[in-house]
Amino acid sequence: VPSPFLTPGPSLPYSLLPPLRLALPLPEELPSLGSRASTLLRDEELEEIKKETGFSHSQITRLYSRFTSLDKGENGTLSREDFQRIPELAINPLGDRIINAFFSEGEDQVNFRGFMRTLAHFRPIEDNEKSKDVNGPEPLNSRSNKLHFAFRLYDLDKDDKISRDELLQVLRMMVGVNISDEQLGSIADRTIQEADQDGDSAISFTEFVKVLEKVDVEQKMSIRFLH
Ligand SMILES: [Ca+2]
Ligand SMILES: [Ca+2]
Repeated sequence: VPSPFLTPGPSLPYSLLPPLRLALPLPEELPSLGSRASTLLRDEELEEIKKETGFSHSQITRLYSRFTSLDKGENGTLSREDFQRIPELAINPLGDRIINAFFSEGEDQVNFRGFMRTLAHFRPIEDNEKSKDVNGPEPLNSRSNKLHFAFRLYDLDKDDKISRDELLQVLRMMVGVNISDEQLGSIADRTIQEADQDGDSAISFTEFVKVLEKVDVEQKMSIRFLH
């Protein structure tokens, strides 16, 4: 009998926000002048990305060099296969869903701008940003945008609801083989019961946000740059 302490997977109640920590190995050194990375990333584009994503100049340059090293086709875009070469994504149980989130509807390539926009959801909120510019556009890494990102990982058919089936699919990815379909079904039912307020047996984004009200989103959704 396997020890219950070794049983992987979600316990009851299942948190609708699975840990989404991205770890990206980055080159230690900034690419030197004249290298491919610094010649292709134009200054004005760098400024725009900085404004849009909040990443620093040095983070963007290093992510660009990481991006180009993943770009095996050398055409300035990444395919799904390119992403699968990031070991941290390849071993993440939700890796495929996360990779999917980088791609716009119907697209099978993502450019650097799009890559950075998705990564920005994982950027920590810094103290000096908390009170900043209430009239400006909402930053990509705001609590609400982070939650929306997590919500979309479930909502495959994009009807703005998480159905029991969609929840089950993600649960299945999160657990090992030690949990039976019955047990998983009952976790899904309990999770929906807890979140569902309008009685449609599905979880809307509003219900999703409400049930995660007290959850430390920052702590569960983050990006770490490995050196
Ligand atoms: Ca749905
Ligand atoms: Ca509902």
